[in-house]
Amino acid sequence: MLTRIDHIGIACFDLDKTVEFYRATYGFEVFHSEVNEEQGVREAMLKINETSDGGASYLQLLEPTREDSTVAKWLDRNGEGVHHIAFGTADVDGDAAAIRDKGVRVLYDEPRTGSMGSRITFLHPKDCGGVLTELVTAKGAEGSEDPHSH
Ligand code: CMX
Ligand code: CO
Repeated sequence: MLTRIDHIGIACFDLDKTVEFYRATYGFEVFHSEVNEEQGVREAMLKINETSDGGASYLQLLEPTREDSTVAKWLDRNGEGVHHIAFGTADVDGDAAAIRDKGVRVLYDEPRTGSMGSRITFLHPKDCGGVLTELVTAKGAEGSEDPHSH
């Protein structure tokens, strides 16, 4: 079950400059930063709020680390802006399988590693009304759904 907005992914050319914009304009601080070589990104996570299921919602600022990465390709075509949205779930495997059964292309057979040790997969934007959509299970959140809630 998808229970929250985990993050909004924003692509930028210059991560440090973009981090500074979000700090100076809104007062958001970097909660975590890392390089994810598999995804070809350097990223900063800005925590916006905690959520009632024990998770949180973030902005994920993304700068490509290499020219052949998906984010570099997207920036070439579109310039800076909102790149994807991500929903949080305690069960990315189960939710991805259920969504695949509805005919939506899930990009990975097995979830891969995302921010802060999370497990992530993506839904093809062409099957989601033009919105690249990510599903995320935060590290430690596996199976944390309240069994009485549904
Ligand atoms: N949002 C909406 N549409 C998108 C898109 C995006 N972010 N990226 C590509 N598209 C659209 C393109 O506009 C294009 O549409 P048209 O055919 O109408 O022109 C179509 O999808 C194909 O675009 P493409 O440039 O040829 O891109 P690819 O098919 O090579 O890749 C995708 C698209 C979704 C498979 C690829 O971006 C992908 O694998 N994404 C998942 C991984 C990822 O984005 N990682 C970075 C973030 C990491 C993180 O969040 O942690
Ligand atoms: Co993301």
